[in-house]
Amino acid sequence: MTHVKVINPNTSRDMTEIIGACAREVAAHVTAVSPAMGPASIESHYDEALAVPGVLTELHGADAYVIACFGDPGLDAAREVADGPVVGLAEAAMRVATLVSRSFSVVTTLGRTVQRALDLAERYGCATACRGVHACEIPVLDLDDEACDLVAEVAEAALRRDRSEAIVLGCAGMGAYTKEISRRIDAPVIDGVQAAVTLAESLVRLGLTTSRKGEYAAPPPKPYAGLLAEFQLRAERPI
Ligand code: 2AL
Repeated sequence: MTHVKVINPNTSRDMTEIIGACAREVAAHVTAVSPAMGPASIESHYDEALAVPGVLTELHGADAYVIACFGDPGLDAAREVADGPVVGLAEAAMRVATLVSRSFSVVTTLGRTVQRALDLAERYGCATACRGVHACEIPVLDLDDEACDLVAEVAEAALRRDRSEAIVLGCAGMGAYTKEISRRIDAPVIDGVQAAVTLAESLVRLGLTTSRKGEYAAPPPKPYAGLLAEFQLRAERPI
């Protein structure tokens, strides 16, 4: 049975539980973890940068890995060192959206995260299909049961305004809303956690992992100083 490790790059245990529950709806062997170090939630470039070391410490012990934050923090670095395929949330959600629609809108948390989602759409070749990114202005850690209503309203308005055909949920903490929002808007709603876990499992089933030719070859070992000394790679073992 394929073991997928889902790494919540923030340190909120409650959110990791929600992420794990969503992942287990679509995959049999899931471990959901949050790193011991890092920000409580990821809502800025600063949060994102400082979440990456914690993510890198978790890339062992499974067949495949999911980075469960919509900014896909550290995805390229993770691919360089992980011992199996690594799939990002935004990457998986956007690519899956293009398989079931010609156009989609993203509903994200805070307005300040909109440009990051647009940048990732460009990176993943989804810029044409991504008709808009809309913020509901709910902080990540306030995505409780009551927040579902507002996220659903923003999703419904986005679909209408963008004339799009599907909704991508722009935060790992929104996964529990997927079925309810889909029912309300009568269109596909993609939770990146479930999309990424399914894709990660599929890659293992296909016998595929990250290419070691070129960009994702193992990083050249070198000294790391100060607080990052522990992250120094040794030639004989990945992190
Ligand atoms: C996220 C997410 O998925 N996890 C987190 O801490 N922040 N995304 C977001 N748009 O705020």
